Amino acid sequence: MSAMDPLIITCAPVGAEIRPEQTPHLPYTPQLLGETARAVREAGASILHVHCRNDDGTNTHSVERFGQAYEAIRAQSDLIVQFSTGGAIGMTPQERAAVLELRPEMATLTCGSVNFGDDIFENSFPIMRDLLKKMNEFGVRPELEIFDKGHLANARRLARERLLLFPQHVDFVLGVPGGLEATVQNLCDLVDDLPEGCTWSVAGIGKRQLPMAMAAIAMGGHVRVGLEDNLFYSRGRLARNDELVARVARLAVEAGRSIATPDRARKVLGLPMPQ
Ligand code: KMH
Ligand code: ZN
Repeated sequence: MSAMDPLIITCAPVGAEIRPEQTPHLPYTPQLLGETARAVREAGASILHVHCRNDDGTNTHSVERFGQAYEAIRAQSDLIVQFSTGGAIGMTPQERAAVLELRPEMATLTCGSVNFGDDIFENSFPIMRDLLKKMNEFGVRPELEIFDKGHLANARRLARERLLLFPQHVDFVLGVPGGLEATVQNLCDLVDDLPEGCTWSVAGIGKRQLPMAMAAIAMGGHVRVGLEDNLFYSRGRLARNDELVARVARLAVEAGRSIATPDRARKVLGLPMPQ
C-alpha cells in the first residue's frame, strides 16, 4: 500500500441547525469565527467550513456577513476557507449562491436532494447546475457533499454535462436523519464507488462523528469535525470546536498519519497557493 497523504482536518464550527442557547461554544459572529479559526488551526485543522449567523444567532447567507466572516478568518489564520452553499432549510437557491461572488477558495456543492429531519434539503439538477456555473465563473473549487448513495451518480451526471471535471474532493456526510447511515460498511461502499483520483473526507453526525473519523484515518481518507455535525465531546459534555479537532489530530498521529497544514492540504487538493 502506498503512503497515505497527511490528514486534512476540516472544521465545521457553526452550521445552520444548532442554536446558541444549546451551547456556549457556537462561534456565531464574525469575530468569534476569527477566534475559532485561530484555535482550530493551532489544533490541526486546515479547512474551515463556514456558515454565518446574525448577531441574534439566526441564520443569514448575506454577502455582507460572509464578507465580514471571511475577513475575520483571514486576519487570524491561513486556513482554506470553504463557504457553505447549502445554507439553511428555507433559503432560496439564489441566496445560497450569492456568496460565491466573494471568491472563497472552496465551497460546498451538495449533490442531490435529501430528507433532512422532517424537512427536505433541496438540491435539484437546476440548483446544482447553477451553483457549479457560478463556481466555475468565480474560480471556486467545489467540495462535493454526498449525503446518500445516489448523490455520486448525480455528480457523475454533472461531469458528463461538463460542469464538473473529475477528480474532485468529496465529503461524505453520514448519519443525517433522512440520509445514508454512518456505518463503516456504507463508508467503504461509497469510497469504492468514487471516480478515480478523488480525495475524500467523512463527516459523521452526532455520536458517529468520532467512529467515522477513526475509520477515515485508518482508510487514508480525511476528516470533518465540528459543532455543525456534533455538539458533544463525550456523553453529556459539550464540545469546543478546537478540542474536537485536537482529538482527531492526536488519534491520527498515534496511528502514524501526519497532519496537513493548510498549504500542504492545498497541494493534496490541487488548489493554487494564495498570493
Ligand atoms: N444546513 C444544511 C441544510 C452545506 O453546508 O453545504 C445544509 C448544509 C450543507 O449544511
Ligand atoms: Zn454546512
